[in-house]
Amino acid sequence: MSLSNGKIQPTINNGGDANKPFKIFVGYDPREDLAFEVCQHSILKRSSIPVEIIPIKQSDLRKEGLYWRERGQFESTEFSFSRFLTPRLANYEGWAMFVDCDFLYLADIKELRDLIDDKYAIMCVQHDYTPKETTKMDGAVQTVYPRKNWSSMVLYNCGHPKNQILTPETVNTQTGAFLHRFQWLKDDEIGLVPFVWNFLEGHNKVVEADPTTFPKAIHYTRGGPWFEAWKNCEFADLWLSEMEKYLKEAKKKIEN
Ligand SMILES: [Mn+2]
Repeated sequence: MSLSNGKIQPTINNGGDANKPFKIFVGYDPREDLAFEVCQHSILKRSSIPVEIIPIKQSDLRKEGLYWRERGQFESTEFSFSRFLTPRLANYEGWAMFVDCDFLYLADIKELRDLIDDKYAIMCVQHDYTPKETTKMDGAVQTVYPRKNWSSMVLYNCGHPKNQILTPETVNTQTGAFLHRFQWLKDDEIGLVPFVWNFLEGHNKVVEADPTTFPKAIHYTRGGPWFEAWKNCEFADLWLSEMEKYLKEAKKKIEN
C-alpha cells in the first residue's frame, strides 16, 4: 500500500488468510550467516502453514533507499534498527513477524500465529530482564534498558493505524529508546506472548514438572554455538544438531 494516497488499508484478519504465506522477517548479520540458516531451517522444518522467510539485510535496504542511518556504537547487530521496517516491508498489510537470527525453533510456527489477536498493534514476549553480562557475543557492548529483548521477536499488525508511523524516515531518525521500547504505542496495544516463544538462554529456566516452561523457541541472546566462546552454552546440543541437519540438506542440494 502507499501512504501517499492518504488511505489506510483495513487490517487483514488474524495473520492470515490461510492461503497467503505468513511473512517472517529475520534479522541478518553477515557475521552470523550460519545462525540465520539454522534459524530458517528450524522454522521451515516444523511449520504446518506456508511461511515466507525474508532476511533483513542492511546492504540491500541501503541500496533500496530504505535505510540510511549511520551505525551507532551501541548497535550489536546490523539489524538493530532495520528490524522496525518490518511493517513497511510487509506493505503495511496483515500480520508479519520479525525475529533475530539467533533463535532456534522447536515448535510449529502455526501455534504462534494462532495466538494473534487483531486488537493489538504488536505482540511479543514481555521479559523483565536485566542481563548479568556487560558484553555479548563477540565483545559488543551489552546495554541495559527497559523492555530489553522485547523487540527481538515481534508479531506486527502491519495494517494497524498506529504502526503507519514506522516509515523509513522514522526508523532512520528515531532514538533506540523510542523504537526498542515501542514508544509509539500505549501499553494496552502491546499483546502478550508466552515467554517460551522467546526463551532466553542463560536467563529463562525449564521447570521439569511444568510443560508450559518448555521452550518453543530458544533465543541465544548472549551468543550461540556459532561463536567459539558460546559453543558449550545451554541448549548448544539442540542448535548443533539442527546445524548438522541443515548442512546435510544443503550438501544434498549442491550434489543434485
Ligand atoms: Mn538476539
